[in-house]
Order: sequence, then structure tokens, then C-alpha cells
Amino acid sequence: MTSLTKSTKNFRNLGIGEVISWSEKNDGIKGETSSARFELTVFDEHTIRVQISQNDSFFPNPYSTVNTPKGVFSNIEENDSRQVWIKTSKIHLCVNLSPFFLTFQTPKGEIINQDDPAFAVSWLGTEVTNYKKVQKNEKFIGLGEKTGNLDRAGKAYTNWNTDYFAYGVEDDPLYMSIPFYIGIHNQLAYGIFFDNTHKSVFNFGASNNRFVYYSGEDGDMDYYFFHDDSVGKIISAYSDLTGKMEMPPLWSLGYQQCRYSYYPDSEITTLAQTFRDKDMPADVIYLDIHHMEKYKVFTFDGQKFPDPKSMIRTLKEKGFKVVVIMDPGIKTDKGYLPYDEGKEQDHFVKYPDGQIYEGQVWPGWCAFPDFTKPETRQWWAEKMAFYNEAGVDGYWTDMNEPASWGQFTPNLIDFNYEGEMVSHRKARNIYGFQMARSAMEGSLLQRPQERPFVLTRSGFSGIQRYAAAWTGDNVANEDHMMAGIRLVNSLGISGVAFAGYDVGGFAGEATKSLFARWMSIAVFSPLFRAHSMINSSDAEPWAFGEEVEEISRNYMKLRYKLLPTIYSSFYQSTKTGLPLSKSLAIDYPHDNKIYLTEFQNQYIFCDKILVAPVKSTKEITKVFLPEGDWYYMYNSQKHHGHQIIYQDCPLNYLPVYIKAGSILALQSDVSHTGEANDETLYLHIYKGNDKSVHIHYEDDGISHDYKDHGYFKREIEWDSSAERLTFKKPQGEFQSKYKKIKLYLHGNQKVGNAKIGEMTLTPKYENVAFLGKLTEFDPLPEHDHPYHEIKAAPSFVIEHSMEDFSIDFI
Ligand code: NBV
Repeated sequence: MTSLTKSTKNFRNLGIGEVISWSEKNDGIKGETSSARFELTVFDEHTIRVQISQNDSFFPNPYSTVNTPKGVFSNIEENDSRQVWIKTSKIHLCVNLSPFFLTFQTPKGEIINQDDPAFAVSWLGTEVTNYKKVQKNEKFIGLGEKTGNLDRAGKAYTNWNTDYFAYGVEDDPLYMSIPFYIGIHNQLAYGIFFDNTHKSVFNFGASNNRFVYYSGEDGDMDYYFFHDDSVGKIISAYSDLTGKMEMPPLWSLGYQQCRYSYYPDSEITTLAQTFRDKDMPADVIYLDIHHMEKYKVFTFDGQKFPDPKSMIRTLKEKGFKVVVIMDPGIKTDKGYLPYDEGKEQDHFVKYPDGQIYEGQVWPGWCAFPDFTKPETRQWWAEKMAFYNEAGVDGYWTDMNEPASWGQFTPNLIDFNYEGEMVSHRKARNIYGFQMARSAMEGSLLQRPQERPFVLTRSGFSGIQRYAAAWTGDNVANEDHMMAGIRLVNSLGISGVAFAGYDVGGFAGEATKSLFARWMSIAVFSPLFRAHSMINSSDAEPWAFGEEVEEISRNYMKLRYKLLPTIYSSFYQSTKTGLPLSKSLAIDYPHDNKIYLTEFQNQYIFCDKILVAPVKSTKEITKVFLPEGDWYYMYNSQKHHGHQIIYQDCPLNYLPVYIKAGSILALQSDVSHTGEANDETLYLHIYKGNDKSVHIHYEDDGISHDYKDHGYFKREIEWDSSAERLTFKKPQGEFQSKYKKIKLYLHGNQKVGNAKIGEMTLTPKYENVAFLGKLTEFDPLPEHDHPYHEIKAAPSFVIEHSMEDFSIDFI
């Protein structure tokens, strides 16, 4: 092949020009123009990769993707109009040859997405951009941890991982980059993942009315185009490509308490005991940077923590797990083993002349391990033996953008990048991802029998394979509370199902009401962790007075009751890649209302719980109920969907609705996930219109046995019109924790008896409350309280039989 003329000379910047030649290759076509080469590869029916380069070969991009082309059938032919068509069962891609530009269509011929024909893919110097036409009323969602509205139209965003203390709710960029978005228009949806780790820009129509575009500062145009018939399927296709999370340890779904920083050891054991004394369920306590001696990673401060092992043992006896922070910066102190070793074994990033790069962080001047180098990840993983020996259970990778004082790492620093040797320009966005990977591998190395839990601040597409994410240093105010929900939902659209925000706000001081509301909302967040900053007032759930304590307790208990549903949903997510917190844009993408600022924060948790977050200052709010019927959770009042309702929202009742036709699985109160429940599974059955299936999933919550039949999985089918509930035979070899099932029927269902084969059961009528007892703090009158409980719900108790059986409500 002749060497290509770089289009840097092409000051008019008009695409890559005419296709000179093309040919078929495995799973697609390849070809060249006068200035670039291209390859179009069919990954599967709904995924096509587009690679365009000015170089002789494409960059490998080794980090984000885990999938290779599946070899599906596609039809390829050239027509008389100088167009090559690549057709799968889902996508018809038209490659215009003169000049080169792409049009993605449905098999019916509807345009899903099209390059701006004039510019298509163009270079400006080293910067490569793909310009796309905007379709009528097109919405743009996703892009991971990005602030702003659910619909990103009219805004532009930069991907450049940034340590941003107390960011504003419109600020950009933050800590993590996920160059994947979904476009929605004309009853269609598609996804685009731009696999390029350089600084990139996504412009969804800011400052122009001609196109949207995405650019990388350097590298190839390498993107994946996804199309299927629902937004959910597009997210699944994206997560087939970039990977899915594995089952996290059950304890990580409990309540997590963090603080910058708890010390000394006695403060931590008292903290743990206080949760138990106050009857507030909790599972995790974090050790932030003050656990270290002079902030040196892999050390304990001998004064504050003279005997970490026994402190951690005490915490474990109380049912707590311990997660420790790890910052990447290694203090450049001679005699400090990690520094000496790192230097000697060549683990630190360097200037191109071979001098180790130093930047300042907490410990003072630091060297930075090159997590893009396999040997360095392995070295770090081995170093984690230090924490493992102390009994630490999980790892928290902070400051891994990487952060340093001044926030301006020089671009010429070299990184290994799996042997490619690249500069900071290409490596920065991947650094935190690879640190989290190393932490996860370290956890597996140290405790091969246990599932790792890693929480990361920085990351890139694919991070979900290694870690949960949290949204960094938020601020204790109402807008931040709402913005955090959108960040988590946007991460969910972008493949990161396990995410959360600092409940109560990291910076600043939460008001009483803000803290209470935030706690109630975060019960419905995949990661439920409160955190706050040094030199701020206490921010534990009992630190805001008795009323907030009661609200927090009630909601924390609700979280634990809901764990059977939440855990089953995590399991589903490991299979589908779909988030636990689903923005309404996933299931109702073509309903314009859901994008309105007043409704854009609403989401569906675990596929059945509609959460309508509201600021703590509001006592009444508008809620948009999407199509279908919905039951207000606290009293099972039924509302028809596709309407806006007005909802009272006193501080102790967050607006939450259950989707008609759902089955909600609850357990009895427990004080932590390691505590045994009462062995009854409480199934709340909501009347709907058709059939629905609930998958109940259990395993031991900690080991990898679930990968090898060590699970209990049972489909429960609810046929609302026939009033028949069918328990399919369980699968797997794990023994269920439940001996009995108690069924509650909601929605004025015909309540006579229930029949299981020949056996007839008569209902008991019970009042059911999802939240704790009514007390003086409930602002609403005790008599005829509109919300507190479901009156006289019919209930039945049955044995948890291991066979197939059905119950008919007659
Ligand atoms: O380690 C201290 C904090 C941590 O608590 C926080 O969660 C991180 O986002 N860390 C940032 C460093 C300094 C924050 C001002």
C-alpha cells in the first residue's frame, strides 16, 4: 500500500475524500481514499465498528472492549450509484464512495444516523472528528458521568479525567470519561461508542445549528455503531462489547459509612457500635487517608491505629466490613519500600529522558505507578497483601485521574499503554481505569475465594468490569442531590450499573431536611454510601436530630428489606448490562415528557420501583407517571399512567410507586447483610394487566461459587388476568435462605381463597407498612393517615417448595 497523504495538508478539511479502492474482508469491508484508510466490521447484527486512520495501521485500543466479531451473516454489495451496502438483520449501512460518508438505516429504509456528507470524518491537524446530521427532535442521552440535563442536546462536553473538588452541577469535565451516547428520534434509537482515549469532545449542537460531532485530539476515528429496537437493547449491546460487572459481594449493597476521615481506631469501633445500638442497619465502614502514616499508601499510622488487625477484627464481630482508600501517588522517600521498589523495578511513569516524573499530592512529592503497564498492575496487586493481612475487605481507588496539586500533568510524560509507549495525552483517561483494574486483580490475588469490591473515582468505558463508581466531591445542597441522581442514571445508561453519590454531600454542611431526603433517595441507588469532608460537622444518620434519625432508620431498614429484590436485580444486570437505576429514557425514550426538567430525575429502580426524587424543601410535587398503572408504595393507591399527578411529599415519604404487574421480594429486618433473616420471603404481588416474570436470585453473597451452579434461581410468573402465580422449579445448587413465602396481594384483587392443587388457603387480612412505626415526627394526622400503611392486605403463607407449583386466587 502506498503511504497516505496526511489530510493536515487539506486545509479545507472536507472529509477523507473519494474511495479509491475497497474490498471485502472478514466480517465487512476495507478500503482507502487518497488521505485515509478505513475498515467497517460487522460485530453482530446490531453492532458495526467503523475505523478510519491516516496511518498505515489502526491503533489497537486495548482497554475498553472485550468482544470480537461474531461472524454473523451480512450482505455486501455495490450499486450503480457508487454506494456499498452492508446489511445485517438490524442495520443497513450505506457507504457512499464519492465522497466517503456513511448512512445507517433500518431494514425498512428509515435513516437512523447519517454523517454530514460534506465533512463526515475529517482531520484538523491531529484532531479527528466525525460530523453527524441531527435528526428531527433528536435527543441525546448518556456519556457517563456528565452533568447537565438528561437530554444533552445543545450542549458540548469534554472527556478529560479531572479531579474537581466541589464541582458545580453544570461543570465539566469530571472524574470519569465514557465516550458513549445514545441518540433518540422518530421512534428509533442508536448508540455510538468512540473508542479513543485521547481528550475528546462531544458536541450535541452547541454553538451551531448544522451538526453534532465528536472529536479526538489524536488517534484514529474508531467507533462502534449500535442499533436495535429499544434503548435497553442498545445498552446491552454496548455492554456486550465493553463488559459487564460481576456479582458484587452482598455486603457492598448494604449501607456504607464513610468520612474523611474517621480516626483513631476507638472512634471507628464506637461508630460501629452506635449503628447497632441505634438499630440502624449498616455493613461497611471506610478508612480514608488518615489511616496512613504521612499519607503513605500501604502503611497504617502507628499512633492512630496501633493495632489495625484487632480493630478490624472487632468491627467484623459487629458485622462490619472495612474498605480502605488507596491513592496512586507514592511518596518519594528513600527507605519507603514501595518507593524504593517501584524505582528499582521501573514501575513509575517518567519523562521521555528517563527521569521519574514527580507531582505533589497528599504525601508531598510523589511518583506515580504506571498502571498501564501489566507488570506494575501486578506489583501493586502484590503490595495489597499489606491491607489484606490486616483484614481489609474492599478497596477504594481515589485521586486516580491522576490528581496532583496544580491539576496539570505535563503532556510529555510517557506511559507504557500495554507496550505501545504513549504520552499522557493518550494515557490520562485510561489511568484510573487501570488502577481500579489493578486493585480488583489485587483483591482477587489476595483473597481468591472472595468477590472483590472496588470503588473508583476515575474510569473509562469498560470500568464496570472492575469497579463500582461514585461521583466524587459533590456538595451538600439540593441541586447537587438532584444532579447526583442524573449522574448515576447517566452512568447506568453508559454501562456502569453499580454507582452512587456521597449521601449528605461531601463538601459543605447538609441541612437536616436535606440529609433526611438524601438518605431516602439513596435507598434506591445501587451504591448506598454516606460521606463527608474533613472539618465539617458530624454527618452520620443520627447527627441531625431525632426526626432525621427516625427517617434515616426507616429508610435504611427499607433498603435491607428490599435486598432480595435488589440482589436479584444485580444478578439480572450482570447478564444484561442494564442499570439498576434506569432513567425513564430507557423504557420510555419516545415520551417527550420524561425529558422535561421537572421529570428528568425520575427513574425506575430494579425494574419495578418508580422513584420521583424531590428536593427536601418541597411538600408537594408533580410526578409524571409513564404508561401503565402505578401503585403508591406506602398505601398501594393505584394511579393510571401517562399522566401528571400531584403528590404530597413530606420528608418521611419519598414519592415511590410500584409498577402494576410487579412482584416485589422483601425480607425481614436485619442489622447487616451477614445476619440471618426470619427465613420468610415476603412477596408483594401487584395486580397488572398481563403476565410478568420475576426472577428471584440468591447465592452465598461472597464466593465465586455462583459461577459454577452455586446459586438459587427461580422464575416466578404472575398472570394478573388469570390471577395465577406460578413458581417454576428452581435452578442451581444453592439452598434458598427462605423456608416460607408470605404473599401479599395489592390492587383490590379478587380476594377469595387461594388454591394450590387440591389445597385451599384462606387469606388473612393485615395492615402492611413499608416504613417503621408512626411517631410524633410524622407530620400527618394519625387517624386516617393517608400514607402510612396498606389497609387489610390479603395475605397467604406457603411453604417454599422446591417443585413447580401454581397458586390460583379464586
Ligand atoms: O481522601 C480524601 C478525599 C476523599 O474523602 C474524597 O472522597 C475524594 O473524592 N479525597 C477526595 C481527597 C481530597 C478531597 C478534598
